[in-house]
Amino acid sequence: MVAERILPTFQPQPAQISHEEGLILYEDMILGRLFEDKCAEMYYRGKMFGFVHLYNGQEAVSSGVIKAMRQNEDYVASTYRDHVHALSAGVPAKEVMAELFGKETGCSKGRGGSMHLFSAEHNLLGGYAFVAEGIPVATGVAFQSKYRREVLKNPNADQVTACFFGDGATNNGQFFECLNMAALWKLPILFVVENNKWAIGMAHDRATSQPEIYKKASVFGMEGVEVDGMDVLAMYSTAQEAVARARAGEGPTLIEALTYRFRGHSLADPDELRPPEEKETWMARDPIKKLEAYLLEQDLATKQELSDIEAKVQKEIDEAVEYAESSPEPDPEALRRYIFAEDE
Ligand SMILES: Cc1ncc(C[n+]2csc(CCOP(=O)(O)OP(=O)(O)O)c2C)c(N)n1
Ligand SMILES: [Mg+2]
Repeated sequence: MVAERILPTFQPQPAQISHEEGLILYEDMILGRLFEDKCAEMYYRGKMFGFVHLYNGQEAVSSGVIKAMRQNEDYVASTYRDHVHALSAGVPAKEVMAELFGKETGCSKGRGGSMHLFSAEHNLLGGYAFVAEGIPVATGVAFQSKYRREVLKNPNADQVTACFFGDGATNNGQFFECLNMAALWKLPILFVVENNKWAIGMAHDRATSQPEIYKKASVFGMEGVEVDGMDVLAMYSTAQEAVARARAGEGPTLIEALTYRFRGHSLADPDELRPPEEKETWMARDPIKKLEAYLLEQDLATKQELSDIEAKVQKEIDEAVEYAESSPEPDPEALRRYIFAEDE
């Protein structure tokens, strides 16, 4: 078996996060995990339609990056694996769940579903079903921040954009075109590759000539870093640095997060292609357990605080299901509403 690409353990000593930050990161990751577990249950009970792609295992990437940003001010662009990015960005769990149930109260008014979460209020630029489709959108949004700040002289236009996508997207032309423009114009953007080693059933190493994606930044004169995507503290500190650089006008960063999905590609995937030893290796590196152990070791949290958070999050998710169940479906007459901005 090929050796796993695993980075040495990142151990900030002494702790670089506060008690409050530790709990925020923990709560966000638990929310992501328990929300997705509930989605699986609801999907198999026939409450959701179409493809549903879960994020289990990758939580440290979403929480570490998005919690290093300004909520409702900075922008987030996602992929079809978008539930947890939306939650980290602050979209209420009940609005995400209602969207997955196809209800009018969902964040996309029930017209989007799992792969098309959107929230103008939370600057969530959307989930995108096509691989790499969000990258040019996010690049354009980063351009508008820069344009408003430098050309229109608006000093408040210092927003940063985080653009998430998978390893599979990095062989797509849009990735290279956007990296070029972002580096050329020093756009305030983080390109965050969630390298989970697989694009459905295609192993990353089989599909690309240079599997170390962060190295692709160098040809554009861009910062490129590889990070342990199973370690939320490593993700958080890397993102803080990249956000500061972007906000200071110093340009984009390509962050390659080495991570793994704990479930199949989608809930319709029997997940028979990934080797069992590989799954075991990565599941033993669960990012939530890792943060939990760290918080306890460093006296940044007590067992009681962590179990209270888990109970609170579980309640929030149960309420989200009730909300989704009891919400109305969109009126079929209004099927085409919200296609154009003037419908808002
Ligand atoms: C342009 C395009 N080509 C093909 C597909 C079919 N497809 C859906 S997901 C996927 C794999 C993408 O893998 P990756 O980018 O690594 O993201 P992950 O699912 O691992 O999060 C493919 C090929 C698609 N949605 N869009
Ligand atoms: Mg992948």
